[in-house]
Amino acid sequence: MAFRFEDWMINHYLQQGYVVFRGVVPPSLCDDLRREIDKARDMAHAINPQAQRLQPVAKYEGQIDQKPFQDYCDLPALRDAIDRLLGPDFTTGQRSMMGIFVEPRDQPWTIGWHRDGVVEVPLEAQDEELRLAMDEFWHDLRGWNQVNCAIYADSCTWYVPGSHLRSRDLPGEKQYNTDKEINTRIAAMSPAEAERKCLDLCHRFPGAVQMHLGPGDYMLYRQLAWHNGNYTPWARRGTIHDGAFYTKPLPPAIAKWQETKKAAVARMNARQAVPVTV
Ligand SMILES: O=C(O)CCC(=O)C(=O)O
Ligand SMILES: [Fe+2]
Repeated sequence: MAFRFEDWMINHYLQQGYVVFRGVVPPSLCDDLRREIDKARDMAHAINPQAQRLQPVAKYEGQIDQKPFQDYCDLPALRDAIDRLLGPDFTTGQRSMMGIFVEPRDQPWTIGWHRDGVVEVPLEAQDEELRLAMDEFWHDLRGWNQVNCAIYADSCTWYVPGSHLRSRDLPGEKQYNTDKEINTRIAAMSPAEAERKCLDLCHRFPGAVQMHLGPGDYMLYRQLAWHNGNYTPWARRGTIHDGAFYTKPLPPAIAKWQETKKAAVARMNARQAVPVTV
């Protein structure tokens, strides 16, 4: 049955932080996209055998046929679903931003649990000024709507439903993808050991749920929520990675977030540079 938007999806997105439009990409378009995605995989592996993605699609015009990707952006059912979920001022897809997620060639690995957008700000940098800026945008749907659209079935993404509703972390919600040591250890393991270790890191995170996308499933998610990506060379992946972006001027708290983050880190460094006196 062709995908149809239903009203419960709005509540699901707001409450859980993600929603899946099942099979919104028709099989004929999946066939066309797979032909190009299979080229993209080889290109990504030629750059780096462990690559997670090739991005943006538009950069590879000439090597990758852009038409199926444009057809995807223009899908009427997708346009209608985004209109009804977020309103008419959001993009469905844009080749200038769009990436293609692919599986690694040689060894399992995991990107690590994180909240995109705030991941770069160490907890010590989260002073009152920064917290106020976060509070201003945290629930604003004009920012941070990310997309994974599986063209081959894809169970790589892990998510903590509801964690987008709070910017404070619970005990056990710890980012580990900055821990170089874990990644080095995983790289040195046998493939099956690495696979088990990465899976364990997924399971161990409180509230973690594995997302299972079928071919043509479009998952929209608040990437401020805790999420992770877990990859093995034997699970073929070809997933369009994009966002639903707001097309009107963004509110200042979102528009200036990169600067706000940098300023907070600079304040933290200045604080740490001051010698401690008693
Ligand atoms: O692989 C995925 O599905 C998630 C990747 C991700 O979270 C990221 O690259 O920031
Ligand atoms: Fe992410």
